[in-house]
Amino acid sequence: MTDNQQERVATVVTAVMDRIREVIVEHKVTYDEYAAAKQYAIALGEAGEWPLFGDVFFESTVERVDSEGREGSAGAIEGPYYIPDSPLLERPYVMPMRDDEPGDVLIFSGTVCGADGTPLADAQIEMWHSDNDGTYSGIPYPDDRQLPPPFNLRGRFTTDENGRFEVRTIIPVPYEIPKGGPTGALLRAAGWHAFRPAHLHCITSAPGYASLTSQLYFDEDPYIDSDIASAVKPELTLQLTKHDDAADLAARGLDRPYFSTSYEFRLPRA
Ligand code: MBD
Ligand code: FE
Repeated sequence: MTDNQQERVATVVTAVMDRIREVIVEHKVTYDEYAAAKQYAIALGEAGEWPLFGDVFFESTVERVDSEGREGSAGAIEGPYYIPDSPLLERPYVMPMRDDEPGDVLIFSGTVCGADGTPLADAQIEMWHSDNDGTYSGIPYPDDRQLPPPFNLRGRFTTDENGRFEVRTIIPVPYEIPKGGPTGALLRAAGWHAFRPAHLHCITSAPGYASLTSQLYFDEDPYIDSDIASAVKPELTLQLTKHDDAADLAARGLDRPYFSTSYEFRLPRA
């Protein structure tokens, strides 16, 4: 470790420890509470929920600090449920899903551009989101819910020669932090709700540009103003348009109305 790294560790860790000591003094934390806190930290680890806990309570602050002054579209937290190497989709793009995947159909389209607005051909969007029960594929849950197949609603697709893409998926529902684990238990103990507004996770990348991790939200979501992970930004909030024209549905091979929305990703230079 260099002297600089050692100094950085000492600075940040001292600040964290000092803040914790301040809280203990200010709130007259008791021995019982100290013991409960230690037990809680052990339980979080045993449940494998440190990533969830960290991303719910701290990642949005890291993201805001880290992206300050960056060009291009707003970023958002990655969260704990990213899984690399999801399926590479073929056109026309449909996210990997079950034959009878529940949920409203969403046609999500848009463009990937450089920060200056130049459309980028062959840019890649890696997308993942929860299903209509608020469950992510490939993630163990601390309850006995039905788990989707591996890589359900996870996929990678690219833009065409005009920098455009269109993908069909389903609209996720607000995400409830699992009740059966320690993170959910803490939210309950504090009397807070456990929801994130519904969101699409995207990592967008193109050669010569920095990749952009973001999330997209929907403006009529009941939790849009009270995300438990504090990660909503107005510029990442999309409006859905409902489509129920019979000819349009038939042309798309759909047997029910669908919703559409679009977004332009602008990537910062590498
Ligand atoms: C999620 O889906 C998520 O995005 C975050 C940040 C935390 C918990 C679940
Ligand atoms: Fe998420």
